[in-house]
Order: sequence, then structure tokens, then C-alpha cells
Amino acid sequence: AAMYSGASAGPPRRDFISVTLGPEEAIGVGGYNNSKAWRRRSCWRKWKQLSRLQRSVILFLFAFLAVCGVISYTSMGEAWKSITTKSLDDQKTEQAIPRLKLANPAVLPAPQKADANHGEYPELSLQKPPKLPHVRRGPSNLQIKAPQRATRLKARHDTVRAVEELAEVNKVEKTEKSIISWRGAVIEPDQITEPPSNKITEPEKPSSVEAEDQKEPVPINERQLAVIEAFRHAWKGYKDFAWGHDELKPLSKSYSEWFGLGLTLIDALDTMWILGLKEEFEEARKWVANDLVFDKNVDVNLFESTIRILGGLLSTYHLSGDSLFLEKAKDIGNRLMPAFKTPSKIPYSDVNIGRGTAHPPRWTSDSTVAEVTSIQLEFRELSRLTGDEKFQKAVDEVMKHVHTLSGKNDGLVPMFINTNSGQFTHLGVYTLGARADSYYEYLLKQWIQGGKKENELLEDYMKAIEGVKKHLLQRSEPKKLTFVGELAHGHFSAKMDHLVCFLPGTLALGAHNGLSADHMKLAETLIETCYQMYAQVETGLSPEIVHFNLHAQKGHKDVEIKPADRHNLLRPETVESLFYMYRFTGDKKYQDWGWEILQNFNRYTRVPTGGYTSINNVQNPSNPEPRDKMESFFLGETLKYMFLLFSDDIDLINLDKYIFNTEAHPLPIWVPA
Ligand code: DMJ
Repeated sequence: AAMYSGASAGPPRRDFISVTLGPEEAIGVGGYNNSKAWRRRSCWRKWKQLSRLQRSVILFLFAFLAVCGVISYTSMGEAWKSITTKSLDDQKTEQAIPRLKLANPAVLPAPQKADANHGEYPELSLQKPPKLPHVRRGPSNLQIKAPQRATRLKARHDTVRAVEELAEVNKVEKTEKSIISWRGAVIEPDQITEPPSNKITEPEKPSSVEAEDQKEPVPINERQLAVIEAFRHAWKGYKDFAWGHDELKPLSKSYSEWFGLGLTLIDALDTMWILGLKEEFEEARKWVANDLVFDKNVDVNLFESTIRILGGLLSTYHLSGDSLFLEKAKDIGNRLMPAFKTPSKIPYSDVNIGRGTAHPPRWTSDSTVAEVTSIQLEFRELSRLTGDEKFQKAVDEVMKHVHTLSGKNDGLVPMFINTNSGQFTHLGVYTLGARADSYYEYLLKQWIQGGKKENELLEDYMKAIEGVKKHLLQRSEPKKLTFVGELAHGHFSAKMDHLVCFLPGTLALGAHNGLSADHMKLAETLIETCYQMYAQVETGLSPEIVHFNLHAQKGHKDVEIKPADRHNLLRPETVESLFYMYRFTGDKKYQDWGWEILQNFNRYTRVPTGGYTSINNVQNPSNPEPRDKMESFFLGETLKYMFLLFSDDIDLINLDKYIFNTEAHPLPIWVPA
């Protein structure tokens, strides 16, 4: 090629040169533009010289190469895009992975709180991120091993694959969940729980109850057997005459409706589970599955339906692991939400669960303080389980608002709050009884439920107990019983509701959780008083309200009863406190006191044909005047606490892992002690 260089040979003949010259020579002779035009022409000629077949083959090759080029360009583009948007995708993947972890039923959900935590409860924003399934806390026999598959998902960081695999994992576990593991009276929390943290959207289930988690049942003792017998008798009446209705009327062998939602049946579900009444439980479960319908044009009381229905369904879900109960809990929880649509966000007392409307009672726009501040444990837990923060947001807002309100007296709250203004009304009256009681109980219990981080709850609780000591404690004559009276516009009244007898148990629970030892001392003196409210009465059953004598009078006991107050509704508060006191002290006298009470219920309130009845006159053993009504809390609370009181198994609803709502439905503590 060098010998025919254009530089030495002069202007070439195009045909000859077009065949023999290399590119170097062409550029050297005529410059780049000239040679390009020339090459185009010579190529065209060459093309024309090819046969049709040759041309077709070349064209086909070109077409094939073009297709390949397009394909490889597309995938290069993707690769490029993924490089340039790497940080964004990384974020997405990181978000997706924790979600997957949360969605793994091996760990209970840890929803939200993010917004609600700012400001009022700053500590909550420090809550830990969700844990990997394999780093769960708690005794090893309670830990459910994470499916290996779910762990692998994290390492792979392949979001699409991970989602598919997760669906498979969930499918398998869903099938497992539909089989209820019956553990009767030996209850262990079947999951390690976490405090709220990230928002999640996947519904969660408790971890499956595996064989290795099962313990040998602790034998049931005589007194517990007596409770089981009492429960069965009560249940027989309910089943025979009131099945699926709210309350049994044992004398008239009929029933009464309050909300028309099978209140007694729902309230009793977890009691049956704890007492080990498998057949009864299964039968009741069927009713819940087939007949419990919330889509009804009916007004329900927000507080009562929250503590009994929502609370009962949530605790039964936790104990049984049966998702039916969670589904029902979600349904009723959603239907109760319209109550919070008020100008002040303090909820109305009543909700129509079918229509989705809410309203205050006809005569006032006030709500009861205890009612609006004793629905928090349940709605907070519902948020944690569903990943939907709206439930918790609504109830936390109420607590934050009440925290800042004026009108308290050394931490003691009035009994009413206005749903328009958000202010306390009827100022100046303070009680630990009706309309205020469980406000105090839920301050402590929310603090425990949330892992003892929400300082304002603790602050309000501690202040309130100081307020009780300062304003409401007095001693009676002749026995010098310490009791909790009431304050009305500066005047002390020696009146105490039986409802106040929740207080010794709550104080003991606080002391057990690290609060002042003084609280335990006060609990010990107050439970003695509550016991005397039974022991000093002719039937050995407490009236609804007592008045204590402040001055010794010959022939008078400490406890006086007014004719209007001498009824007994089979209430649980004293037995509840006896249970806490026995758990924390081991002092058998508390069991003995409870045993006396059970015997007196059997003596004066048991109806031979089935069921127990409220009575009108605790002072008349020969005719206690049955009222013909068995309240749902007799099965939901009184008999449950009785059974637990007589048990020596601290793992039968371990108080470091569960917190009882005010209707005795145990809910998990988010970060167990
Ligand atoms: C129950 O519904 C609850 O214990 C509530 O806190 C008070 N009233 C009854 C039992 O007395």
C-alpha cells in the first residue's frame, strides 16, 4: 500500500485507487472531506456490483446487528439509571427490608407513634427501630425462631424477590395460625413485644405457639376448681337463657340487651382460655365467627365497648393466636373512631357503630373524665397490631390535652370534661370512685405498657397519688382503717365507692414497677379497708358505697351503709386488688380473704338454675333481694381475678409481660421487664 501513495503518484484514477488504497494514504492526499465523499461513491459502486443474494445477506446482518444494538442499549440504560439513582434506591430498599422484617409474624408489630411522640412524650421518639426476628429478647423458651427464609431476605437486598418470598412465608404461617394451640391454664406470652416505632402497614399476628414453648401445666388447686365450678354455673345460665345476648337475667331466665353485641360472651372469652375451659371457648368462638356483627344501627358507649369488647377481643387474640379475634377487634376499633370527631378531640360518650355517627348524652355536651382517659391501652395496642397509627394518635391526644389542663387539684381531676371547649367542668369535686377512677389506673398502666418511657404519664400518676394522700386519706373509727374519701368544694366526705378498691392493686403494681415503697405500704392498708367493706357487712359482701365513721360511737362499726347504697353488682375491684397483693407479697391472707368472698357470692348471689345475680341488700342475709341481672364483668373480671388469686403460678399471666386493662383483659407490655 505504501508504494501507491497518492503523494508521489499524482491524481489517481478513481477506480484503481478505490480498490487499493488504505485510509492513511487517502487522508494524506485529499484531506478528510474529499476522501469521505470519494469513499461513499466507491462503496455505492461496490454495493451495486454485489449479487442480490449477497446484498440480502448483508442487509439481514445489518438488521440483526441493529436489533442487538437496541436491546443492549436498553439494558445499559437501566444499568446506568440504577447507578445514577443508587442512593434513592438504597433508601427504598432499606425501607422495604424493615417492613419485611416487621411483617414477619415472628415478631409482634411495632407501629408508629412517630408524630404523636413529639413534644409531650419526647422519649418515645427515641424508641428503638424494629428488631430482626432473630434478636428477640426474653427467655429462650419463649423465643420463636425466625424462619431462615426471612433472614435471608435481608442479606439479599433484592426487594422484588423479597416481597415474593415474604408472601410465601406469610402464606405458610397463615395456615399455621389458623390452627389454635390450646394451652389452657398455662399461659405464656407467646410473643416478645416491641414498643411502637416505625409505621407499618402489614397486619401482624402473634408468633406461632410452638411445641417447645409449651410447659407442663401447673396442677389446679381446690380453690381454683371452685372458681371453675362457679364459672361453669354462671356460663350454664348464660348459655341456656341468654346465649348471644348482652346479659343474663338468671331469675327470669331471660336476658337484657345493652348494645346487642353478646357482651357477656365476649367479656368471658379470655377467662375461659385462662381457666382452661376448652369446649366452652370453642363454642363461643363459633358464635364470634358466625354471629358477631358490628354493622348494626346501634348506639354504644365508647368506654364500655372499648374496655369490654375491643379489650376482650385483643386479649383473646393474644392468648389464642387466632386471627379471627384481631379481625373483629379491627372492625369494632374502626367503628368507634367517629367518637373522636369533636371540636376539642375529647371524644363523645356514644357512637352509632352502624351509621358512623357519634354524640354526647342528650342532656349535656360533657364526657366523663374516666371514660375518655381509660380507652388508651386498647387503642394503642390496636395501632401496634395493625400498623395504623390513627387509633393511638386519637387517644394519645386526649392524654396530652388532659395533662396540660387546669382545674386539677394536686393531680386530682374533676369528673367531667366538655367535648366542645376541652375544659374540665363541674370543678371542685374530687373522687377516686365513679367517673374518675380508671383515669388514675390508666396513667400507670399506659406508662408500663409503653415500656416506662412516657414520663408525663408517670408524672401525672405520681402527682395524683400525692394528691390522694394530701386530700382524700382519712382513718375511720373504731378500727382506724385508712380509706379514700371525696372532696367537694373544700369539704371532705367520708364516702368511698367500692370502685375505689382498684387502688390498692394499682399502687402495688406501681411499687412492683419501681415506684415508691410508700405506695406498697398504702396498698397494704387500703386492701385491709376494702376487705373490711365485706367483712363488716351481714352477708360478707360489700355494698356499692360505704361511709366511714370518723368518730367512735358505741355499737358502731367503721362502715355505715345508706339504704340507697346497699346493693352489690358482683363487682371485681377488691378481688382484683387481692390478686395483685398476693402476687407481690405471697401473703396467704389475701387468698383467704378472696376465698371468703367467693363463698359469700355462692351463698347469696348464686341462682340454682344457672347464673349469679346482683343483689339489692347486702345487709339482709335472709333476703338479699336479687336484682335478676348478671353483669358481664362477673365473668370477665371477678371470676378471672379469683382464679388468678388462688394460683401460685406467677407465669399464669405474668405481670412483667402483661398489663390488665380495666376490664381484666390482659394485653402485652411492649417491652417486657
Ligand atoms: C368494669 O366495667 C370495669 O372494671 C370498670 O373499670 C369499672 N366498672 C366495672 C366493674 O366494676
